[in-house]
Amino acid sequence: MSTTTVHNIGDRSAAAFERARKLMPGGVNSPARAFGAVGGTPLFIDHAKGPYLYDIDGRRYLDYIGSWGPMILGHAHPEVIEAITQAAQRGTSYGAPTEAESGLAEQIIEAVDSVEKVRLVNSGTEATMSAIRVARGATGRDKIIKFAGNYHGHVDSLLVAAGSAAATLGVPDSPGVTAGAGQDTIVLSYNSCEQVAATFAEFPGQIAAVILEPVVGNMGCVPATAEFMACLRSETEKDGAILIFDEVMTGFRLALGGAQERYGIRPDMTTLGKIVGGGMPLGAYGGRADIMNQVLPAGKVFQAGTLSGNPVAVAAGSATLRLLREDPPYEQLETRGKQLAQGLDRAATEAGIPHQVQQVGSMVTLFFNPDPVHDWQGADRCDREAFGRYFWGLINEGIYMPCSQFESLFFSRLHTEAMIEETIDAAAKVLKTIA
Ligand code: KE4
Repeated sequence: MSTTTVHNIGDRSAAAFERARKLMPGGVNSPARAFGAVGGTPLFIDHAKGPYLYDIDGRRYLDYIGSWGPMILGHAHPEVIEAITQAAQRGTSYGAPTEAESGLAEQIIEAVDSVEKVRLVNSGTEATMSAIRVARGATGRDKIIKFAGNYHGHVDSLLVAAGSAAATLGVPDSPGVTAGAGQDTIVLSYNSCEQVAATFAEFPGQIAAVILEPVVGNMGCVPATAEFMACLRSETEKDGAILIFDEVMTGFRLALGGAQERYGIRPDMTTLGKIVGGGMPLGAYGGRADIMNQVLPAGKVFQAGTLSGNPVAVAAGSATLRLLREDPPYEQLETRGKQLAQGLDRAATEAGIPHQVQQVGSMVTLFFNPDPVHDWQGADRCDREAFGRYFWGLINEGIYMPCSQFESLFFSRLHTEAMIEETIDAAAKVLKTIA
């Protein structure tokens, strides 16, 4: 078992990180990028093109984070860049309505069947924060249910047993979130129909909403079971609670209509981000018209934003959704995802490493865990240290995986069969050094 991991970092990234840490907390603008879980210095990126990232030391990496999801078309797609450039030359923000916003809204409504009306915002966090407020305003109820290991952005009431960087860096319940902010949040185990039924029985008529990632990316790739989905839909319907699918990660990634299209479940509200903005800051929340008409100025639930519906971000999102509709990549992504999952499973088996590989479409996770992962309790038993060695071993092979066991990897439509084979070969080489 090798104990030392070579953090093969270029001098320029090391110097850049030293400078950044003097200026910004932890030297980053989002903790997920800090390499906190894997140790060492984060790579500073110079540019990206297609399936590749290029760091400031001139090294090229096959990219498996894709900006944590948005880059399904690959980096710097010429038609997306052209749309951004054209929009920017007409002004970057007006603070007044534009037809382009209606165009993107139509594209979202056309793609996601359960969305009858939609509001554009600036991030996934804003989308989930707003959806929770609207659900509470629409039902007049306070309590919400979320699931351990699910991450919905840094919303106070949802930063409770959160996944992603919160789990990675050991702050699933962040300091600064007051007891008041979290007192109405009920945290259950993902995939537990029993806990959902028992909670609705205990709090009849008191639960405003249930929010979940329909396929979790933020504890690694953990899909909901069909039974879990069915019980969520029936329990919320029976009780009059609002079912919110947080599809910030899965929206437009697992299907044009998101995870809900694959499961055939119709939530009452959906939150979106990442791909919907084409890599620019844009999120959205939407759902049943009777619920969305509660939002000011149609209704009384307040939600606002200076840059919401920003013309440049809207142009990027609209071009991205157009390209996904014109030439859907989803069959190819499923085939490549299975190829990668089977290859990683074979490589870890040959290396004699206890592991699980879980995959849905272009979301894949190699868990360093002897048992299947259905919930946070399972994910939390992973061997984090082994993951760190795997991560750095692949960096040294020019493969950039998510820097945490509790993140799904993503790949783009530009990742070819040969690139996936190259990744599997590199993983086989690295995993042999870990065993
Ligand atoms: P943003 O506010 O980061 O745009 O979206 C929050 C969010 C909401 N819901 C889900 C399901 C999400 O995955 C996210 C954000 N995902 C993380 C990666 N797991 C973003 C990366 C980061 O925090 O830097």
